[in-house]
Amino acid sequence: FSPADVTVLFVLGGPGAGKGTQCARLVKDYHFTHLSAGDLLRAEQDRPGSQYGALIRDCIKNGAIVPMEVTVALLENAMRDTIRASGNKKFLIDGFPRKMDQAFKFEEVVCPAKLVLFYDCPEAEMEKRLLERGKTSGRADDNAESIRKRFRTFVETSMPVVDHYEAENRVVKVDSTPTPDQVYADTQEKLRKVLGD
Ligand code: UP5
Ligand code: MG
Repeated sequence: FSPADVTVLFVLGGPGAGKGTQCARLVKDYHFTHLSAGDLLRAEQDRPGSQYGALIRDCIKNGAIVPMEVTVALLENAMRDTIRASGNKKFLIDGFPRKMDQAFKFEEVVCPAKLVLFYDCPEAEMEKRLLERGKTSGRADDNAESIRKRFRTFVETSMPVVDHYEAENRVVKVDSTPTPDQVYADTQEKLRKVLGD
């Protein structure tokens, strides 16, 4: 596909900030296709015959970042499949890029992001949400030890990506501490200002 006719928004934020929750709402109102890098990695991990299964499982449990080649390829394939199947070329890329090398690679080989939606939430609130979800989610990383590692990776490796885009004035920052409804209302208002619709 040609980068020129694709629209990409990166959706970033710490573990449990509410990226997936807000993306689900945005999909309904803005005709985006939602691609969660974490969901794509979990699907690849479980795909019989995948050569990356063990690597992905190990990274996710330890809150470490899977080598970018794997994630960029999964995202690119998912975008191509979506365009082929539905013609939709507007994407919310959720939970990616979370390391500078991924950001550069994606924008070089796929396309530049139109903007970055950043959900900002205090660690204590995110931890509470993830521990609560961990009671039923079955996610291998929704436990106290993995959560601690995810937070550290976020601060050390992923926040610099947000700061990089911030310095380029490409970030729309939303406080995701309030209720999902309030966060979504704030998201819509800020997007309206930036996108003009
Ligand atoms: N909830 C949501 N919003 C709420 C609100 N406003 N008030 C109260 N509760 C709220 O929400 C999390 C929980 O909080 C849910 O129970 C929800 O109901 C509640 P969710 O919307 O799922 O938050 P999200 O930010 O999507 O949290 P998630 O756990 O998915 O974030 P992570 O970024 O940690 O997970 P992800 O799946 O993106 O990545 C997992 C791992 O994959 C990474 O740690 C890494 O190992 C690997 N990965 C890579 O290596 N490379 C990548 O590019 C991407 C991932
Ligand atoms: Mg998520």
